Amino acid sequence: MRIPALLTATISASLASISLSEMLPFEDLPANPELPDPLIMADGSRVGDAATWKNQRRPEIVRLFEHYMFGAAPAAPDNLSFKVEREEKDYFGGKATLKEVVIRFGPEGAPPIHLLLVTPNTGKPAPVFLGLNFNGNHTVIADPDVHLTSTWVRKEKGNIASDAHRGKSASRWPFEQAIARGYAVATFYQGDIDPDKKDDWGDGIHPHYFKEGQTRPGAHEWGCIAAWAWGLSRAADYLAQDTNIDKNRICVMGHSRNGKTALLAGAMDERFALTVSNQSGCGGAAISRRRSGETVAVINRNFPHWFCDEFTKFGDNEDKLPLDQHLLVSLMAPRPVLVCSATEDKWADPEGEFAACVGASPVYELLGKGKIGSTDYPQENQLIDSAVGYHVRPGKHNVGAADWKVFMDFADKQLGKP
Ligand code: GTR
Repeated sequence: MRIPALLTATISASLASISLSEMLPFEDLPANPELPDPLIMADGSRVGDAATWKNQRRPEIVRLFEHYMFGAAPAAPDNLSFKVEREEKDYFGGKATLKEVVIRFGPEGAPPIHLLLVTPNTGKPAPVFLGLNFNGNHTVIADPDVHLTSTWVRKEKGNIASDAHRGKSASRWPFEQAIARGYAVATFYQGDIDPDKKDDWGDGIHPHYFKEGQTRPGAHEWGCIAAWAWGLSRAADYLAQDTNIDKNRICVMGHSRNGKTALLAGAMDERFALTVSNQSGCGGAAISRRRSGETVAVINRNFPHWFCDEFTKFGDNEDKLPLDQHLLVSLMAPRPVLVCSATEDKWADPEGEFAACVGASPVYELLGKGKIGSTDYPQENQLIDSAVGYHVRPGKHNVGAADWKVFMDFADKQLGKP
C-alpha cells in the first residue's frame, strides 16, 4: 500500500515565515494539511547539503519540537556520580554480569536513577540496548535481590512496589536472548525520573528545576516525555564510561509511551547510535495529521503531562502543527532508526508510523545513507533494513522476544554484529 497525498510535501508561504528566533504563537500559525518538508527551512529556503542540514535545519526542527510539543529540558548536568551497588559476575550460569548502578545528578535532592545492566561475559565491550521500563526494575527480571523502587508505581496495590510483582514483565525483557547474541541490555524505571500520572508536578525531577515560586513547567518547558528522554541521556552518561560497554553502539529502545520517549531521546542526544521505537503511535512515530487511531486531542486529554502545555492547543488542530512526526524520525539521520508496528495495534496507526519513515527518508538520502528500502507498505514480518527501517508483525500492542529479534537483526545489519 502506498501512503500518498500526505507525503507530497509542500509548505505554505506563511509557514515559511517562522524563524528560529521567533516561533509564531499558535493563533498565528497557518493551517497546512500537507506534511512539512524536512528539507525546506522555515524561511522557505531549500536544504541542499549536509552542512545546512546539520547547522541550520536540524537545530530548527529540534526547536520546533521543544517549543510546540515536548517542551525544552534543562542542559545536561555536570555533577553526575555513579555508584555500583551490586555486581554479579556469574549471572545466567556465568554467561553474563548483572550490575545495579545508582546514578545521581542535578540539584541537591533530585531523585537518582537505578540502572539495571546485564552485559555478556564475552571479554570485550558490548553494544547495548537501553530502555525505560513501566513498573520498576523488579518487574523486568525474577530476581529477589533487584532493587525495589520506593517511588509511586501504577500497577501495584497502593502504588507501592512489592515482591509480588517480581519478574511480571520479564517477557518484555529477554536478557538471555540478547546476551546470546552479544548485546547488553540496560533499563530503569521511568518513575525514577517522573512517575507517570497527571499530578501537580510535585514529584519526580521537575520541581528540582523550578525557579523560585514556580509550581509547574512553563508552556514550553519539559513535560514527562522530555524528562524521561533527558533521563535516558543520564543513563547514557553512565554507559559511555562503563568499560564493558561499547560507547559507540549505545542503542535506545522503547515500547509505546517509552517508544515515543526513545525517539525523542535519539533525536536530542546524538550519542545514541541507533534508535528503536516499538508501537510508539501518536506523539511517537505516527503522523498526527492522519488522525488515525489515537489523535492529538485524545492523547492530550488522557496524558496532558506527557507534553508541554502548548501542545494541548493542537487537539483537532493538527494542520496547524509546524511539524509532524516524520520530522522527529528525521532527527535521527544519518544514524539508523527502526520503527516497529503490529497489525492489530490500530491505536498506534501502523500505516502512519510507516509514513513517518517514508517522510524522513529524503534526509537520509541527503546525508548519504540512501532512501528507505521501500515506499510501499511492507508485508508482515518483512524487515525494511535500510538506515531508516520499518517492520510490522502480526498481533497486538506489546513487546516480546520476537520483537527483540527484529531489533537485534536490524542492529547487526546497521552497526555490525557484536
Ligand atoms: C495508551 C496510550 C498510547 C500508548 C500506550 C502505552 O493508553 O494511549 O499513547 O502510549 O498507552 O504506553 O502503552
